[in-house]
Amino acid sequence: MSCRRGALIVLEGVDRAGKTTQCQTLVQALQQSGRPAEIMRFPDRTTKIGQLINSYLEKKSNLEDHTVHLLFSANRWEMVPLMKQKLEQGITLVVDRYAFSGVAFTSAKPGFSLEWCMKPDVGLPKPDLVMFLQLNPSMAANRGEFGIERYETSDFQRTVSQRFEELMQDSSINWKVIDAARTIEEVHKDIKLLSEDILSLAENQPVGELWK
Ligand code: ADP
Ligand code: 2DT
Repeated sequence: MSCRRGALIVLEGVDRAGKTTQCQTLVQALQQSGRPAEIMRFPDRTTKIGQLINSYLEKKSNLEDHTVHLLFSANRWEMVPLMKQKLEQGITLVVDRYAFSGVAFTSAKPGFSLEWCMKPDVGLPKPDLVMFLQLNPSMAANRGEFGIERYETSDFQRTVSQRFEELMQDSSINWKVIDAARTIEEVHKDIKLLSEDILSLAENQPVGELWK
């Protein structure tokens, strides 16, 4: 490992909490202050596995629930060599959804335990910081209608929120809850401060292994 690695920073939250907006704003802010940073998002719909997932999310194909869960996980694993390489080069990765979305969404389906859902992602690069953008469903609804993709219904999203709450009880993960009901600038200010702190902490530590 080089002595100053980049940090692995994840943004999670319900639909329309502002994850994509904040990931982009954070990467720009880090770059402007001279810190190399790049955005990543999961699912990464550009790979072969990502295309299968995309077609499933757009309801153009059906996949068995366990199968699609494993595909989402495989879509993260296929990016691990690149992620490690970038972190070692000193590039901070700001990631829009990660394994936590994977677990929260599948375990919101009947018959799936958190435990089972976590297994395929055990050992992934462990985020140095996971910021959960918290927004209640009525505020989220004010930010636009649901689209037509799979999972975009208020009932399902409510269960997903409950699963995220359960995941946030895990003290092995550096969770920070962010009040996402404020303006884009106010939310960004908090996210930037937390990220700058973690950058200096992470640079001298090896990347951890998730849920191990
Ligand atoms: P997500 O990636 O969590 O689904 P987005 O960043 O795509 O959320 O934001 C969803 C919508 O809400 C977009 O139209 C975006 O411009 C808007 N938005 C994002 N953050 C805020 C905010 N703090 N206040 C009001 N609207 C916001
Ligand atoms: P976007 O709208 O952010 O592209 O998300 N999802 C995501 C899962 O079910 N499992 C996963 O592992 C991940 C990363 C959340 C697309 C949808 O895919 C869901 C919403």
